[in-house]
Amino acid sequence: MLSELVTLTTIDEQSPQSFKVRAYDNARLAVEAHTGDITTLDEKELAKINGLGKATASKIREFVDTGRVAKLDALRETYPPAFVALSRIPGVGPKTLSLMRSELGIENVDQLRAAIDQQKIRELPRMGAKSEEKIAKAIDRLGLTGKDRRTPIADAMPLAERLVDALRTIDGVTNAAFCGSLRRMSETIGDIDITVAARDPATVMEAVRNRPEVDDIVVSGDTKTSFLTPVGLQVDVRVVAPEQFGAATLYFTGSKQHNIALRQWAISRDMLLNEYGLFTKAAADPSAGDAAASAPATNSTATSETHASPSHLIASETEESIYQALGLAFIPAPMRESTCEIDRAADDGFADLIQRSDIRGDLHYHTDRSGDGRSTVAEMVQTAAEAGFEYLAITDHGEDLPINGSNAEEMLEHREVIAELQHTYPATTLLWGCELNIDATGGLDYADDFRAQFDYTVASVHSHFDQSVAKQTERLVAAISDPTVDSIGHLTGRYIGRRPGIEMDIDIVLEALVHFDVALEINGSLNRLDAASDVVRRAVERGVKLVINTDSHHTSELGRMEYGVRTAQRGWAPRDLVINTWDRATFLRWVSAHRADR
Ligand code: DGT
Ligand code: CA
Ligand code: CA
Ligand code: ZN
Repeated sequence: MLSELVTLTTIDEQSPQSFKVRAYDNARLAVEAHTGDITTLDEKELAKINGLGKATASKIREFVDTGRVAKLDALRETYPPAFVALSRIPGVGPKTLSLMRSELGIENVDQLRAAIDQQKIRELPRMGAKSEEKIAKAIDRLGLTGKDRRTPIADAMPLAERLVDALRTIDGVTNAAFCGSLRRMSETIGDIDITVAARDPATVMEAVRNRPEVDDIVVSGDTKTSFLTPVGLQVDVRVVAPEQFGAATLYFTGSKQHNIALRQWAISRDMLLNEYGLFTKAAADPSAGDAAASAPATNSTATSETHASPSHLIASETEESIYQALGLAFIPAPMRESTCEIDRAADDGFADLIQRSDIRGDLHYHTDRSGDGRSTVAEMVQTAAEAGFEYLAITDHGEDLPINGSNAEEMLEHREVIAELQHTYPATTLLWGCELNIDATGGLDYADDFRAQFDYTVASVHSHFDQSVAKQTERLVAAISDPTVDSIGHLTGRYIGRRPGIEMDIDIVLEALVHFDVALEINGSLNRLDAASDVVRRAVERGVKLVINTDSHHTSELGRMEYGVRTAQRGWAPRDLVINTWDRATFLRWVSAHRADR
């Protein structure tokens, strides 16, 4: 609610710096940092929380009590989702946005595209041909035009997780899971698909219709409800019988291509696979079976009674049992994209695939030493130690990053603080690290000999997104070849759906990573997921070392490790290539060995 208020108020006030915007943003951070149950506090108690004012406190109460906020509803009325989407385009600031609407009547991306084609944007105050071209390029690269508008995973995941958690607590619900492209860790999501296992679908449908996330009901039947959230994201919730939960989640997770390939695999082994289960082919009525198999997913469960006679059922309750009965290894959801995963499941399987439980350390981690860090070093270390990490690299920003960075003297003080904390947490080896900033030509922070003192470094791009492919490639190779660089963070610097990353010749960059034995980060922030899974897949083929990090700036962000691991799975990463699965001694040996080799 507060994030949305920040976004809409920025547009309304035509400035991200307005007092109101800053108040909402501070409130958002305060709520995020609050460890207790915020919903139990009254207005007075809320206003006592550091960062929360009286006005926001009353909005939080209003939201908790009624599920709505009048102010937010009014803003949504003035700025519908299609218009707000424009504010996410790089180069479109709130002032420009307001002018586009008042001067040119632009309400959505398609109209903006048309205005660009007629060279009307360059005529607006403070704009020009160059800024117009920049916006045009961003629209193309972010894939924003057309009716198949997709939602960045960072916007869909928290909503889906919250809904699934809520549905699980309903009486009679035995299981619930989000499926579809979200479970496969696609970077953008068409709609959210949720499958619920319960005997009594009516109770579940009723609960779904009453959720505060519902803005508009699209359809509501006996076993399926589709609704739109206030930002226009569609959610499909389907209820199935508990014994069909595995077959249903398998079907609704997809991908469509994976489903088709899996079905063909079943047919060629005289079995039938559909959303209700895996059946022996001989026993099922062939014509009825085919109809069920190709029926759209939206039908009622009635078909299951007519065609799915239990005596002919082979497996349906869990996905594991179905893959097993098909003679296949279990295929993790992020790999189900019909990219040879079925062949592999029939052959070697995925025993060496990276899992969350393999991770022993986090090697990209901020404290409030960074301008954008929000928890103290003591809090951050405690959280990592409690998460059971064997080692942790504290990588606050180097001096070149404006506002957020620290100079050499500050970094040396920080080293002392970290060394002191080490006594309190003997089981977690604390590394004094740095996130180096890769400048326009590949240069890095500090003097060479100072940089060489850090226990561990991650170097990343934070600016100059618009250089040529050749320049960006050169820039990265220069950074990779620097003897003080242990890893490259968030390779392209993209924000999914919001900022295109830098473009490079990926083959040359991967080759440099192999040559200089530098690790490639998979950043678990849902806004980044960078390197992307397709790049990871190519890196794996070449034997590039990987590292999966949270890039946490607050103690609440450690859960990102899970998303990083799922992205790594989507790129078929084996655990042995991931340096933060190694035990402490092996990892530390690698750091000194690969530096010595330069
Ligand atoms: P999205 O929503 O566009 O990001 O992508 P998905 O993969 O979530 O697609 P969606 O929501 O249309 O359908 C969810 C799953 O249901 C999909 O991954 C596979 C399954 N499915 C949907 N339509 C078909 C179909 O025509 N044939 C088969 N075999 N499976 C389908
Ligand atoms: Ca979907
Ligand atoms: Ca769907
Ligand atoms: Zn960072």
